Amino acid sequence: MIPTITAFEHSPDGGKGLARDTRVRWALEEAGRPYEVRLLSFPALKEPAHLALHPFGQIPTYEEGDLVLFETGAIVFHIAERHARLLPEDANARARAIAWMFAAANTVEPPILELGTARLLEHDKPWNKERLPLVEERVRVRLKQLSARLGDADWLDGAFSAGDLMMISVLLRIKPSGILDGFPNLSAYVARGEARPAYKRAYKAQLATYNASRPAAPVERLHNDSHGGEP
Ligand code: GTB
Repeated sequence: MIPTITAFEHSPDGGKGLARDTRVRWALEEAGRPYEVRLLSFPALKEPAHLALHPFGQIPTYEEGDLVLFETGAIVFHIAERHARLLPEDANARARAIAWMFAAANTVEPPILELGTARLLEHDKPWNKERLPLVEERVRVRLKQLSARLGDADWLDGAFSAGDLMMISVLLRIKPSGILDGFPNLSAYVARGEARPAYKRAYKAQLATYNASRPAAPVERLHNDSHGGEP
């Protein structure tokens, strides 16, 4: 059965792949599974039809027959459990890969999200100047710990796994901030993830969605109108 996921009709990240449907697309691509996408506007997220699928009114969701899932960790785990290539066969190695998935979502992502909040939503608050360096430091501490564990390995624990998929997805959120540049092995780790053909397909698919939903800028429209297509 082909699953359907949900994604933003018009992602606020401008097609950079930072919204969380990209993780799910990536997992499906790694597993070699086809999928369909239902696009939602922001108001539609909070309408009863979507709230019946996702109690918090967010994307992504995952529907497969009678099964409805929310939370990217749970969705990626579900995909990884049912299809090869994302979790090792060996029981202990599998448990460790799952631990990395939880570490990405529960230990590394929270300070990164906090930094996003401090930078984007709290920048005009009088206390932001004092708070921001504290939040940045919390992110650096986590990255330093992760960097020490990764060392010069390609992936966190042996072969690429859903643990790496989740961790790299989380790290991609702070790539634009420049903080990652202070940790060359983590930057290289993220680049290895981005270089995977499955990630590239996932990225391309979400970008195509963004571009399709984007109204052409006036100059672009003029250009296209006069030349009939390709700029
Ligand atoms: N813990 C949940 C999960 O992992 O599935 C979190 C899901 C979540 O945060 N979804 C966000 C959402 O639906 C989209 S991904 N938000 C709408 C709402 O809550 O009303 C988060 C996100 C949004 C935008 C960017 N961006 O523009 O760069 C990046 C990430």
